[in-house]
Amino acid sequence: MTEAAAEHADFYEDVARLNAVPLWSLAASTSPEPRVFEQPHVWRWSDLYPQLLRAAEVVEVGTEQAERRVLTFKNPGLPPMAVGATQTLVASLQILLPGETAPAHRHTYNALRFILSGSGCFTTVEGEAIPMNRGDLVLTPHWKWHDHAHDGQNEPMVWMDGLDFPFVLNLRSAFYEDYPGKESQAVTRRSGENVAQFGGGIVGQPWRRDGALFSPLLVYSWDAARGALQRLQDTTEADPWDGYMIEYLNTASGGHVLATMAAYLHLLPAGFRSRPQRRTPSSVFCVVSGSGFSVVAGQKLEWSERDIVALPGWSWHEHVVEKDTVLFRMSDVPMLEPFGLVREQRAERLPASQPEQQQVAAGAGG
Ligand code: 1HN
Repeated sequence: MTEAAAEHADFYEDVARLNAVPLWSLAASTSPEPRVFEQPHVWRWSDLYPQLLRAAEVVEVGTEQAERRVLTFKNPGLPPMAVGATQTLVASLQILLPGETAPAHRHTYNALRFILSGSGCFTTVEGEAIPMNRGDLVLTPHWKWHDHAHDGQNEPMVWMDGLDFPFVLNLRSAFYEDYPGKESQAVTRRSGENVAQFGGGIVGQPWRRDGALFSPLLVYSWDAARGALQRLQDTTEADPWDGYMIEYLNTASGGHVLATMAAYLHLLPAGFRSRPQRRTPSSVFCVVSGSGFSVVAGQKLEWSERDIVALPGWSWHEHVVEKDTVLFRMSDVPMLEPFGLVREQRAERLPASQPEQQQVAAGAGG
């Protein structure tokens, strides 16, 4: 080693020992575009449902074994200790059997549930037992007590949980509390009160509005959301990138449903092939009905009913379907918007700078 090289190595070692980093050695500091380590990924229902049934044999829910019987996803691009379908969003599958209760707790991370199968479950939020039916979206916002119970007879009930847990963990703001003394919170409101007061674009008791952080409406029915999509399809043309798309809205502010997460429903009509796009927010979608494939960052991902797909931020993606297909999608866009960090590119065709994606998309037919 020359004297200069030795001095160079010595300098880097000394600086590292002082817990400092020469900025010029950090590629991230001058990267012209976001560097995204998360990978496009599909979690398949056919793989995971059998494991949920096994989990039901392995652990009893509501005991010290398991507060919730949840399989939560880990993006293969994330570092060893991390969880999340993307770097900000948790997606999980939760199963509850007839007669079971998942006890009441609250946390500073927001949650949403999209119901996938079964019937007979209720989530109690704010003292109201909200029935969970297939295709419904149920919110349990920041710091609200919530517990789940299955009063039905036969089938297990399964839903997707979406949470901003990784984001809140990284902000060192994750607080959690068990409901004092009892398994379930007291039911103090009649069923349907929340929808009566905050649903359907009306506000029954304006003074009870909670402000802008989350929607006062806690449940969005499948029939309402699907009906809205249908009316769009009956009267308008599909957007070439997003198909027919609706956003579930905060009924008080008109903004996103939660401070950190937005929720959408897409209908991709039979034969649809989307144009390519990419956006800085990351999202996760769940296939409600239909099947197809996406090409994301040069990878082809095939999916069908109840599969869950991670779309990392700033990754070119396009979707192809044969028959009418409905996707529920959650996004971390509210985490980026306040800081002016949302960027979106929508292209007629893939830029020549994306040869891998071009190749896969061309070979993918459709
Ligand atoms: C959680 O509290 C629930 O309350 C579900 O049902 C999934 C995933 C990660 C962290 C907390 C629930 C969760 C979770």
